Amino acid sequence: MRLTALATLSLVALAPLAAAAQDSPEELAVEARRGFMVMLGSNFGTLAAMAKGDMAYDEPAAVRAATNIEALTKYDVGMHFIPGTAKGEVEGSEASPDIWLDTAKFGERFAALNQAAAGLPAAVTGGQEQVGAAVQKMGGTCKACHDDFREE
Ligand code: ASC
Repeated sequence: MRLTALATLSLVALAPLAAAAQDSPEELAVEARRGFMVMLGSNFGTLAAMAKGDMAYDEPAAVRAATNIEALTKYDVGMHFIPGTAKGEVEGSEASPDIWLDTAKFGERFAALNQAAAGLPAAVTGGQEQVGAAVQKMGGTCKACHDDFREE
C-alpha cells in the first residue's frame, strides 16, 4: 500500500519532465525562449509600473526586479535560437527568419540588452525618480531587438 502510494507520487512528480521529454528540440527551444521572455517581461513590468506611478515605489521590490533582470540577461538565451525555430516553422514561435540571416546583428542586440541591464539594481535605488531613466534605457534595447527580429 505504502509502496503503491509512493510509486504514484513519483509518477505525478515526474509528469512534467516526461511531457518535456516528448517535445522536439525545436519545441523545447521555443518553450525555453518564451519562459525567458516571460520572466524578463514580468520583472520589467514591475519597474515600468513604478516608473509610470501605477505602482508605488518600493525600493526592495525595485532592486529585486532589477537584480532578476541583470541575472537573466547573463543567461545565454541565444543557444535556444536553433535552426528550424522561426515563426511558422514551429508552434508558438515569433522569431523572424532574419535572426538566422544576420546572426551578428542579433548578437549585438543581446549585447546591448546585457549592457543596459548591467548595474540596474543600483540604478533603481534611491527613489521613484530614478526608475524612469533606467526603464527607458532597458526598454529601448528590448524594443530595438523586437522591431528587427520579432514577428508577432
Ligand atoms: C516588455 C515587452 C517588450 C518590452 C518593450 C519595452 O515587457 O514585452 O517588448 O517590454 O515594450 O519597450
